[in-house]
Amino acid sequence: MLVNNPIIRGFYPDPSICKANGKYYMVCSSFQFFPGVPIFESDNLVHWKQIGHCFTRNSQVNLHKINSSGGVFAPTIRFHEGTFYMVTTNDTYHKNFYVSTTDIYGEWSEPIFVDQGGIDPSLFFENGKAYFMSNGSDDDGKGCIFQCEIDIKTGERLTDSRPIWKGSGGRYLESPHLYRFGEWYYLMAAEGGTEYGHMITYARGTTPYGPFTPYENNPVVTNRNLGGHQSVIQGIGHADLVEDEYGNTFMVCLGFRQAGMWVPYHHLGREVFLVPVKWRDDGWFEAGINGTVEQVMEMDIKTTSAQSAMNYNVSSSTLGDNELRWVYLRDPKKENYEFIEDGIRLKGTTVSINDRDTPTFIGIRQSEFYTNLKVNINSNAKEAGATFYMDENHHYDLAVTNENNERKVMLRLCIGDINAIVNQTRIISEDDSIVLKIVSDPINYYFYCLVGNEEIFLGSAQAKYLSSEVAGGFTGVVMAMYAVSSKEDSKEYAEFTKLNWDQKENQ
Ligand code: 6LW
Repeated sequence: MLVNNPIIRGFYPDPSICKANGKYYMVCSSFQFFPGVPIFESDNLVHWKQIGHCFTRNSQVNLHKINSSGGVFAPTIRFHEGTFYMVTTNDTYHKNFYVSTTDIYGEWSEPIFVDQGGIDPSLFFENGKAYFMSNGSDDDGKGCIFQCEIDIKTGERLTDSRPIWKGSGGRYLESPHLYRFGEWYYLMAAEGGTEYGHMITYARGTTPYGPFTPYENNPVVTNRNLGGHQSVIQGIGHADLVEDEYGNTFMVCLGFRQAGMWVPYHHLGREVFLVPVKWRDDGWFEAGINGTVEQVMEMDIKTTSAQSAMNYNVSSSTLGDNELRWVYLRDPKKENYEFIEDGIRLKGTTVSINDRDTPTFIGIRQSEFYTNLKVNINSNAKEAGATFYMDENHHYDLAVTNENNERKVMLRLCIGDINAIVNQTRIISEDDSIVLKIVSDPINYYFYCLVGNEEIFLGSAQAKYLSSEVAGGFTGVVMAMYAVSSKEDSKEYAEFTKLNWDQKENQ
């Protein structure tokens, strides 16, 4: 069938996949957002639905006041003897740890820590042993994959951490994943850094700890040589392998959709791509189309599944607690959020969205370039509105303010050191309903408010200033509703109702 990439769209980086009970499960990194590590399920590898998160309790991961793009880095998911394991790093605290569950739809355990450094930890099980891999640096300061054996019940290290592979020479050797296919052990990794030079490399050996011989045509997949006019898909790397029930092998990896041609940028974050793998007779594998990833690729996927593609639209009917896409920043206080009929009621606190903290903020990832948002707002808070948010230093806010007995709708742009209200309009009549409207395309966001019957255009802002190239970090744009109050424990609330956010792949 023809597969349309990305298969999961918007900021869902560092995919890891496993097969269990006839279905596929995938997890992604989540950084400063909570709940952490979204879990997706599929029965055909192409169409996915979110079924939960691994981190649903603050006790599992400390996100308190952590830096943006800190917190939860790349996870690996594995299924072994009836138990799912998800292993990851809290990068802010340089801690590697895992959680487990026997019920993928239920809660995951408290964390078990492993005393091995680096990031991108992964697990490989064989013959009663659990091997733990992560990246690090060797004595010469060069990137290296380290491995130890652990007691999977306690996380205790049973051997020293040994260097097992130095990669193919690219910088930032990351994302080690170990597999056994037939007689060979394959160690796959990413190199080049998670930007335009990203690539997937691998090596194989006859034991799980090597020595590993690199594939002669490394990188096995990269889009680094396809300039902006040849492919809008860039940054392909950080992959994990899975075999389907027919014996076909596939890779899930991250990549991003570039906007802008001569000044390339991406603001939707790193997304999930599916790539076909082809085994050669000599036991090495190739992947993609001549080692590259295209938006639409023919793949040998035999599916009788009725599971359909994910729908990224958001509306009041999906507003409730059962919408799994909602994310909060860091360690949210549940009592500040109340799902009401046709909407959500937010209680403001004095923490603003410019702070590296936990404002009252509830969002959903922007998954497509072309989006159209409308939401009714009724607020007595000092400030409440909708924001397109990359991090506390990069966000565009369309908000209702109540100060000095004046109600206004304002457009504020925060781009690094510049944080300025660029336009505002006073709301005269108390009776007028206020609708916030934001339209986006790959290049711009356009901001409007509808007051009574009048539509007022407040201005536009370029998407590139919310991009990873400008903001830095590892996340993507999240659309959120937020509220800020003038003082602690005030009775300042904002109600958002009739939310409608269409997200379309093409105009
Ligand atoms: C992740 C590393 C990477 O841990 O970026 O693209 C880091 N690769 O493997 C954060 O996502």
